[in-house]
Amino acid sequence: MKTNPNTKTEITFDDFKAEVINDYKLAVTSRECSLLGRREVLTGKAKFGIFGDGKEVPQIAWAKAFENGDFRSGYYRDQTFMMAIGELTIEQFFAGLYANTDLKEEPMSAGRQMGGHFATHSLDEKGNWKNLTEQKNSSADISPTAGQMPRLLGLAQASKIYRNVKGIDTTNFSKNGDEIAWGTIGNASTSEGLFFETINAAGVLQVPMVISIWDDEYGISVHAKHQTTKENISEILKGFQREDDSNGYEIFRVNGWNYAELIDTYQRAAKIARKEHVPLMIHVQELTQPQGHSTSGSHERYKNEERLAWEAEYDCNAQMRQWMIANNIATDEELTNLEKDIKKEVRDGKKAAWSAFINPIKEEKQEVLSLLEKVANTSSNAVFITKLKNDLEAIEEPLRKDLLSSARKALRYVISEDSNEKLALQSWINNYIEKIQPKYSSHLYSESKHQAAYQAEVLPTYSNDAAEVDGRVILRDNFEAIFNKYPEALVFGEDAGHIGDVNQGLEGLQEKFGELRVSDTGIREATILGQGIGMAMRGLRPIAEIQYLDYILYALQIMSDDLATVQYRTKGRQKAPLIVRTRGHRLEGIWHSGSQMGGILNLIRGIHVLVPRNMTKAAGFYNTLLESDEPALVVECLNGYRLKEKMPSNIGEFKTPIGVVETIKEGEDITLVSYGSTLRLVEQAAKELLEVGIDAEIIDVQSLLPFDLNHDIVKSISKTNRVMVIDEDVKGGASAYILDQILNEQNAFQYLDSQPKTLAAKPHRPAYGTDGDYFSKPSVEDIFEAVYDIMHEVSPSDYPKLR
Ligand SMILES: Cc1ncc(C[n+]2csc(CCOP(=O)(O)OP(=O)(O)O)c2C)c(N)n1
Ligand SMILES: [Mg+2]
Repeated sequence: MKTNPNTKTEITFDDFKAEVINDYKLAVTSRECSLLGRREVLTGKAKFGIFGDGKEVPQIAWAKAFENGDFRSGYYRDQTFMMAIGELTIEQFFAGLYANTDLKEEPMSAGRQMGGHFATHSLDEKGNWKNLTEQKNSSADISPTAGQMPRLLGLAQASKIYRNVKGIDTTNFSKNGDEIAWGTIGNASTSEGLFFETINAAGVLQVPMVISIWDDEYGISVHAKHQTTKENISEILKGFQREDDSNGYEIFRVNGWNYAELIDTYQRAAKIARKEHVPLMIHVQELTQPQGHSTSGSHERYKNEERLAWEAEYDCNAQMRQWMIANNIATDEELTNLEKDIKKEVRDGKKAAWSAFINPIKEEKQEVLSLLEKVANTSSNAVFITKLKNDLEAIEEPLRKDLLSSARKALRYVISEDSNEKLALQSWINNYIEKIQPKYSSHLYSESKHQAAYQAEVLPTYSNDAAEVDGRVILRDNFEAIFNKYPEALVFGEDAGHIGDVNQGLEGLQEKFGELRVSDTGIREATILGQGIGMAMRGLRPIAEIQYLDYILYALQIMSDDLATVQYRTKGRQKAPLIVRTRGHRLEGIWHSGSQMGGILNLIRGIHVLVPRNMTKAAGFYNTLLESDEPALVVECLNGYRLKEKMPSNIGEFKTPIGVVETIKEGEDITLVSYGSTLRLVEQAAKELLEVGIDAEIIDVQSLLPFDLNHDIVKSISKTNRVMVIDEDVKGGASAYILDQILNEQNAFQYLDSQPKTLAAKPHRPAYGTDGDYFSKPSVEDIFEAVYDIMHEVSPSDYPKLR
């Protein structure tokens, strides 16, 4: 069902006719899918539908210009494009709607994403790269409007890097950087800050990015007059048009119902972007929504009759049809016949997709029914179990929830009975959960052999006369080793290039490795992240620098919605092993505290969160991560760059393990758990506690996600029988997360003789200055007294009340 790429320059009228008819078939097939898809939702077979109707023809024109190696970063309207590049069949379209969890049936996300969220596979089943230059690629969609924009920037920038940086093995990723990153966005979503941030950044970076704006004048019910100044996005972005002596964009405007003009526009756009590495914007106007926005509402509520009549007339498929008849490409009768055939084809495809979805569950249902019957036959609660069985039997098209819920309820009726049938039911439930749960929960992190946790520790080694240097020198020299070892590694961020970052951890590296690999960016955290995601998806090893932890909030949405879900939302068929480098901890001031770890931790499950206490540890984490295929956030200690550390002799080689804690002081009385800069305070408090006879053990978590994979903390608690978690975040933040891990994952409760405690900051953001810090975050005295209080409760005579 693919469209032919428009490569031939001279074709016969018959060839031309055949191609146009083929394209029209595609448009009609896609439309039929949308129409039938909506019905499937309204009749309850699918939960939600959002379709590409009204946007078919421009997507076919776009697909003709889309070549192997190119990437798409788009949104939920692009089903026709996916069909046109041969990456979405009718069956797969419906499999997505039904949330089929089998990746073979539903290759977009194995049912994890709602329909209309598209992806291709960059990785094979083992997590190894496929050759992306030999296939058409789509990065996996996300739902937040304009969330596709930052990634688009990185996908485009990768071509620039591949074309201009020497020494990278490009086999799987690029042919001379000729690949275009194609974006799509709805007109209303251009109101988002992410759109404007990306547009500006791509203009600065001059990357081969073509963004199509599908303009149907609406964003759900909200008209363009509430969305866009002058109601016209390309009009207000005119200032981005490149001129002879400036960088900028080529901006095209075309009507979305004009097949011939669309094809010409996309061909011209592709030529410029591919050759000149210039961003382009194609404002595709006069599009429609034949069925309204989605299955959740009807557009008759907010469009007047005149608009609805206009939409019916300017429906792109209808216009293409008329044009074909007017130009003797086909007769009305031929097209009517063709449309009839397609209706049937789509209906058959839908039926096949439904069977593929429901048949395995129906088979499982038979297993449950037979188990329930057997259990009922031997149980004194037969009446109740039989009712459960009959109720399940009556559900003709059950979901897995129905099966499991019936089985689990039945088990309760035989809880105090002894029978083989009960054992069979128990083991069916256990096996079923074990088999089905991964369909929903696998691949939050990499499951390949390259995963970060498999990277073994390599300790730093020291010569006898190892120099004591500022921490930042270790980082700098380690980054130099990294850039020498990995030609595909690059770092970018605010002040990261020319001056070598605000703390000189990249000092002199731009001179050594060039402006493309060590670069300054504008102040635009979300698109710094997006550059990283896009480039990582195309095989590069970006290190995106966010200047301070506090400002990661600007990028947090993209980290959370996009980066953290890449593996999960593709069931392991895409990855973006981006390293996000930042610095924080124990800073001062409302917007310079570097403390908001709880929020971050809870929002970016799917990304490793590493909190090294010094620069040797940090450097070791970078070395580990570059050997792995997973994304991570590394938070360096801002107050550690000038602290002295011994210079290791195996710079670039030593590796800090992921998910492994370190005991930095042994003790008998209580286990103190902390991380990052706060550890220095904990260590000081522990020294002072020793003076009053309290011997604390200190554990550095180092890696918040993943957390203590060997369960070493509970081993410590089994010795000390007491635990306190100290954190500079607010209460309920990272300290609550750590305590939850210790209590619920490591079952420390059984060893505790005192109440487990957390010591965290005040609920407000920290005030500025030394006193602001002292009265906002846990101080050495706070830690001392909190520990002392616990010991006072244990033995008031040994530790009389302090105050
Ligand atoms: C950040 C965010 N806000 C709100 C939504 C809900 N939402 C989904 S689509 C949409 C309208 C988008 O309109 P437009 O960009 O014009 O695309 P169209 O659907 O018209 O093609 C909204 C508000 C969302 N998905 N993400
Ligand atoms: Mg719109």
